[in-house]
Amino acid sequence: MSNDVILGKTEYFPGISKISFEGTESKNVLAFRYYDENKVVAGKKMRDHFRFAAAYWHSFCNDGADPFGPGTRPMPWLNNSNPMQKAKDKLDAAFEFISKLGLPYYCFHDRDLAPEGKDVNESADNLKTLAVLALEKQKQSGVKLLWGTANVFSHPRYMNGAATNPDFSVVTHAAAQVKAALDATVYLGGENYVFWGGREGYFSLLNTNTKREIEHLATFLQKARDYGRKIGFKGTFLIEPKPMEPTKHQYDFDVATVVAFLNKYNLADDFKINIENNHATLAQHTFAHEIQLAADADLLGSLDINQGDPHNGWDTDEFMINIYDAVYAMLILLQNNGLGTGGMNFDAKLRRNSTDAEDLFIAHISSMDTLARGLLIADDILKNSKFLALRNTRYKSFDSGDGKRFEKGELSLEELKNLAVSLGEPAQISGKQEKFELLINQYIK
Ligand code: XLS
Ligand code: NI
Ligand code: NI
Repeated sequence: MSNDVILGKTEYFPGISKISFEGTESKNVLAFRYYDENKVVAGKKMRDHFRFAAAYWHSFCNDGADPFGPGTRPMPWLNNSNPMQKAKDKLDAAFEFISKLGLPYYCFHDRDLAPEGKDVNESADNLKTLAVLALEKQKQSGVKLLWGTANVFSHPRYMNGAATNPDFSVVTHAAAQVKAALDATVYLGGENYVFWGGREGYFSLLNTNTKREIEHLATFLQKARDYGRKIGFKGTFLIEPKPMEPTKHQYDFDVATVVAFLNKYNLADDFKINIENNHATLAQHTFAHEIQLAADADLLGSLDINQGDPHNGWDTDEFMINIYDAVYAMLILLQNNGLGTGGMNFDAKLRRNSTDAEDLFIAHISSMDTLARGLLIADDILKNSKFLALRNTRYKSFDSGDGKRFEKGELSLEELKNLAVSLGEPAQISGKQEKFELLINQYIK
């Protein structure tokens, strides 16, 4: 099952070979302790529960530069001054890393894979050239594309937005980019296509017509959907909510907002939601809250795996190591039958002062093991504890009789009033939160 290691002309991570599973006794930081890809849990191989993916932008493009200083991390694949050669070297580094780690998938923005050209057509050609090379790498390694997307937020032309830009000519450029990115995604057999609207929002209501902008976004997505289906895209379109950053207010604020938007604009048959932990916390929600709401709406698409820092507000995109987040997420996924065409993309970056080649491996291994451990714990809880029974008991008054008739919509408000009279004052029923919490901790081992 494991991918073969794929090296280019240069080996960019020398001294690191294929990462293997060694079990919980191992103290080797370059081995898996929990993630055993072929181990069957809850009827499915671990590999298929997670469908882990590398994020091209953080792992192969980001050298640690921040607004206060330049990059710190040596990334020899970014040294060539010719942008197309640089993109090819980057592809070599990416597939070396992905195949050594044994990730089954990767994700990219158009501009991660290939540089912008001098005009729309040259940019599309650059992407095509790199897609041909990427397909070769996919074939050699068995690695697949989880999703593609277009970066319509970095170039200065998008400073006022992409699909929601008040200037129509900018909207056309965003469309051109999305078209080329969809072409590349379909060519590479991508299983999903993502829209993250980093600049789809506003800084000031004073200069913004929100109604028109949101309608433009909907029309744009409908046209992208129609084009994708026309060229044979069978996968899932995904919207990735985030409440803010870089824009002060982003239209795709959180899962609840996106659910309403997809339903209002008839997009819910083709689109689902890509949920990112740090975006959830930016919106004052937990990761589990967002996953649960999407699952309830039948719109759970895929996950961007990372975590924020509890002590500051912004999108720090740290590697997820919080075991509670993993357990809560896996509890929902197990009850929801998994992620469908989605997967788990490591939308996370190394700290600026993590500068050794092995650090990128350690970060991914740590996060993969956290989720694998979360899966094992969640499976144990669901199979061997009273967790679900306890929760269901809270709702047992709706399982039969008048409660059931209410659920079916068979009781009028007057009938409900009469029942209140005959039932009298309800007995006090404890919510048992502390018992639920204790139960979860009993299974974390
Ligand atoms: C940024 C987003 C971005 C998307 C893809 O905060 O997470 O990386 O996942 O455009
Ligand atoms: Ni993010
Ligand atoms: Ni993301």
